[in-house]
Amino acid sequence: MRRDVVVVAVIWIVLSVLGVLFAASWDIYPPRAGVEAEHIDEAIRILMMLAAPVFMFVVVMMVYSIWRFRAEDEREEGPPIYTNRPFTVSWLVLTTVLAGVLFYNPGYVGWKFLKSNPTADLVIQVTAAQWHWHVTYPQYDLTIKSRPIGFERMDENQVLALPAGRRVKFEVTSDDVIHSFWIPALRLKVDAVPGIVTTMYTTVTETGSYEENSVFRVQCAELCGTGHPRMTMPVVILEPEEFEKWIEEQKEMQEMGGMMEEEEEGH
Ligand SMILES: [Cu+2]
Repeated sequence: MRRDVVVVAVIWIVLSVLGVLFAASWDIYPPRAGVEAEHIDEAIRILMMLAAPVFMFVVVMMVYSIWRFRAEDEREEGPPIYTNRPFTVSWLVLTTVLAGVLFYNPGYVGWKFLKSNPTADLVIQVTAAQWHWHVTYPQYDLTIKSRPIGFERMDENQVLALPAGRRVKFEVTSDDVIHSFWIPALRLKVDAVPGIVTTMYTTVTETGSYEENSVFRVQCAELCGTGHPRMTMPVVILEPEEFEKWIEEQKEMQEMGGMMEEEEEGH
């Protein structure tokens, strides 16, 4: 029995060290486009590093026991196992302490970081409706309407454009049911609730586009009906000058579209 304990302990320590090293060093995360995204990936990293020894302990104990203490031919039940009080107490204390640490950091610390700076260079109003997004740039008097996109193409006139290096505030609401405004590249998500305005702040860091990686998209993240999975909108993050140009282009195009409609009505 003593030998078994040593063997299990050694395997557990080796696998735990590997697990922690893996969690600490391997960047398994998709592209990040905001300061908050870095913090959130860091939070996941901390969780994985703390979870690795716990996970390995459970797996090693289980696999080793199955292999080592397997009854060969006997079909009888084994002897009853009684509680090992010191083990139970230490397991409870250890996991409670770990959970407490996580409540503080990244829990409380991360939440404070996300909520601590309610300032923005650019305000974007987002209205969700079954099953599309209306994105308004009030500073530029411009509204973009999404339509359900296929995942193979991107229409440059139906994207949510963001300026890199700027702080953005999203004011989110809904026209019908509860939706959720989620941009995976920012790792941020907020519910779109009819009748109230929810807010979300981000400091955008990197340029990027839906064409490079599908994490650059708005995705509804609250089941809202049959069109829910297609309730998407490509996101494009541009250098600030490019962003201004894009705004101008959109405004020109919408004006032209409006003139053409008027002409058609005249005929
Ligand atoms: Cu939805």
